[in-house]
Amino acid sequence: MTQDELKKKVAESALDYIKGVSVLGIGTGSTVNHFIDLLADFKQDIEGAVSSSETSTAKLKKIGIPVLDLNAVGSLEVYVDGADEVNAYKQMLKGGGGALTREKIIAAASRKFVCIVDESKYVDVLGKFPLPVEVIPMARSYVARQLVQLGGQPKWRENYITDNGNQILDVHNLNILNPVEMEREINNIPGVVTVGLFALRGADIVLLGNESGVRKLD
Ligand code: ABF
Repeated sequence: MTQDELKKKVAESALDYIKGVSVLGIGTGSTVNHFIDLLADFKQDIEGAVSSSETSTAKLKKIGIPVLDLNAVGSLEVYVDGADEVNAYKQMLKGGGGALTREKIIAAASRKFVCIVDESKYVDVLGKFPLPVEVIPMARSYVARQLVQLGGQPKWRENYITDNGNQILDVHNLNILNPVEMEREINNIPGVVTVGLFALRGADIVLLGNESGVRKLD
């Protein structure tokens, strides 16, 4: 099966986790796009969704699912999102799609975070995929220097502005043996808006799509 077929399969398996849930948190990325497409058949049961990006917002509106303001909704029952990497502790590296800030906000406000990935995302140690860090533009160089101190090789994602008007540094060469500690460390650098480590608040359920089906990471 192709990676995209695996993504479709795992997106379908996530439908089991939204039964009876009328307001959903929706992530960003190609796997989530398959999940949004599947929601079209259930929209009569869905009051609305809180979206993590303008891209997902456009897709939701296109299939007729109302997009709601998190401030109006408060807490959410379920958040469905992908990831760039996930480890055995359900800690994730996210943000390849640039939506890490809103993804982290909605994940924090959700009772159950369901992560949907193809098996290629499952890793022993986070960090082979460059770690996205959203920064306030004026602080980009300062933050980059601090990330070098942490052993990283930051690369400015040029010609890219996030939905929040910020810039992104993609940090190469990190071997993240303690994701919680690294998340705390980078969070504390002045100028950092969000680091794409979801370790302080990992996923509650991870669904891994592979050739033989979908494996749930317990
Ligand atoms: C999103 O999922 C982003 O954080 C991440 O970049 C993206 C990657 O997933 P996919 O392979 O599904 O595009 O949550």
